Amino acid sequence: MIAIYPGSFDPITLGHLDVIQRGCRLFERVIVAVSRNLQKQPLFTVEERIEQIRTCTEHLSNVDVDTFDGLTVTYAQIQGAKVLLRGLRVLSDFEYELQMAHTNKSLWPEVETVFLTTSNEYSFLSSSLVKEIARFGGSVTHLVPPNVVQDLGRCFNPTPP
Ligand code: COD
Repeated sequence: MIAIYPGSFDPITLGHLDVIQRGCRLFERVIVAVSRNLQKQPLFTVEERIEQIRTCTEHLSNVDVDTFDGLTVTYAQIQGAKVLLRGLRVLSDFEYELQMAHTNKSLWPEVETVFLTTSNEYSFLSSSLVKEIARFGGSVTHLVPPNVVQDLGRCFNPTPP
C-alpha cells in the first residue's frame, strides 16, 4: 500500500523524519509530497526542500520525494494512493488534523488518513520554532538533520564575499 505524507516541510525536522521512518515500516512505499501552495512566504524554495528531504531519507529505500499543486486528494488519486500519513503532536494539532481528514474524505470517500503520534522527544518540535531559533543564532543540531543545519546556517549567517 502506498501512503502520501503531505506537508510544507519548511524545513524538514527530526519530527517529520521520525514520522517518515515509522511510516516506512507500515507501508510499502511512502511518498513525501511537498505542497507548492503555501499561504505564507516560505524560507526555502520547493526545490530546496525536496533536496533537503531527499538527502536525509537516502537510507530509506521505499521513500520517494515529490511536489504537488492543488488538492492533496487529487495528487493521491494520481499516485494511486488511498492513505494520507500525518503526524500528531499536541491537542491543538488534533483539531486542525481532524478537520483536514474530514475535508479530504468529503472530497474523496476512499481516502483514509492515518495518524502517527509524535515520538516524545519531538513533541514540541515544529519548522517555525526551528527557523526562529536559527534566526537568532541558537543551535538546531538536535532538531533537524545535518544537511538542514547547514542550509539554515547559510541562510542566517551567510559567509561574507
Ligand atoms: N512530530 C510528529 N509530527 C509532526 C511533527 C513532529 N515534531 N512536526 C510536524 N509534524 C506533522 C504535522 O502534524 C503534519 O501532520 C505533518 O507533519 C506535516 O507538517 P507541516 O507543518 O510540514 O505541513 P502542513 O501541516 O503545513 O501541511 C499542510 C498541507 C500542505 C498538507 C495542507 O495545507 C494541504 O493539504 N494543502 C493542499 C490543499 C488541500 O488539499 N486542501 C484541502 C485539505 S484541508
